[in-house]
Amino acid sequence: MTTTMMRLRQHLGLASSPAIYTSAIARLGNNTAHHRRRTSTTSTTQKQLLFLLLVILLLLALSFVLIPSSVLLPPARPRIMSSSASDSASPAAPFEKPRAVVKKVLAESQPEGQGATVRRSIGRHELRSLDPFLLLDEFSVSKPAGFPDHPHRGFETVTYMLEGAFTHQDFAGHKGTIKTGDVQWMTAGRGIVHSEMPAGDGVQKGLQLWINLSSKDKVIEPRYQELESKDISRAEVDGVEARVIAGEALGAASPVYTRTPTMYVDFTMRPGSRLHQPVPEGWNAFVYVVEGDGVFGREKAAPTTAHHCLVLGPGDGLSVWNRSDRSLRFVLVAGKPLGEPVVQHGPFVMNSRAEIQQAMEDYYYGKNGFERASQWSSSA
Ligand code: FJE
Ligand code: FE
Repeated sequence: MTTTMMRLRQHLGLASSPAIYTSAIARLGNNTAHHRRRTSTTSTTQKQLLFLLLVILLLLALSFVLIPSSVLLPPARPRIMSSSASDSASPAAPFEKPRAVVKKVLAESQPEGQGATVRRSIGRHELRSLDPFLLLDEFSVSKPAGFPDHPHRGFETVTYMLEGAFTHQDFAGHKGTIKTGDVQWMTAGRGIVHSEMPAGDGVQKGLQLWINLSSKDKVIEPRYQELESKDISRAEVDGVEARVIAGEALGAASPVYTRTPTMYVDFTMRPGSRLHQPVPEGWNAFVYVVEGDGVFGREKAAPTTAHHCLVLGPGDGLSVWNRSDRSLRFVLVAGKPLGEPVVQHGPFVMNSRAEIQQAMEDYYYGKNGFERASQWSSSA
């Protein structure tokens, strides 16, 4: 009886409740003690018992009204991997450890290359790097600006066209044009020298992500993986479209081989839709908002607008809500951290200063992968 009363007091928060409840409960205690002492049944004790029963019933009824059902009933819902607005019965967060936004960075425009403009998020001083990611630029370039002949060593560049076309040429004769929706996944490895220039008229837009390579992969043979827009795996579930550049989402998977394990998904969410996307635990993850505004991580969070990069905290998945009246487009990128020292000098990213020195020497003298560098220049 005493434990029941204590529980009722706790549930109802009676520690600081009106005196009327406190005195009623005190009376309950007194009455039971009193009842045990006297064995004879009088009409007074019968009245007291009736009163006691009434008070218990009242408190029980009150507890069902005041305490939310989620406290009284254990959650029995299965984990939902992806759902949408139509799935109105699903709980707020289907993840054991939902990822929250821990940092928000606005990518402001800055000059880069030759007359080009980029909105840099990862790589700017507020967000030096996010292992294994070194840089994220949203570029916006019109002719004759661009990124003429320059080298890379020790990492990968992933160029994803949002609008327009870019032509690339490298010192080994590799050449091509990527258009809206196409991806070029370039593993620079021991060395690439190339030019990246706008191909069409007007503004050419895209995202370029730099992914670090582990020490064992830094000087591998360079490699390209190119995907045309039509060949990018896509899925659409309840108002959410995913274009999977690396990894998998909504049942679609990318054929891209990621030497540094990476997931990269371009999501477009219709107004009113929501998404619950698993993200491997232990990986560093971020969101970059391309268009519209969305609520990320927590249902009650303030909406985030375009050109913001959101760093996600630890956890097993990300929830997103589009409560606006227009489409929300963002990329979700996650990667397994390398946990190695990073020494960067412009387009060379190695593990030590000695290796950087070596890279600059190799580029200058045309050695160890940069053999073709001295005789080559792009036609751009
Ligand atoms: C580079 C300066 C540069 N962001 N986004 C120095 F401009 C570049 C470079 C780019 C780049 C290219 C494209 Cl297509 C898109 C970019 C920087 O090429 F690599 C160094 N080191
Ligand atoms: Fe480049």
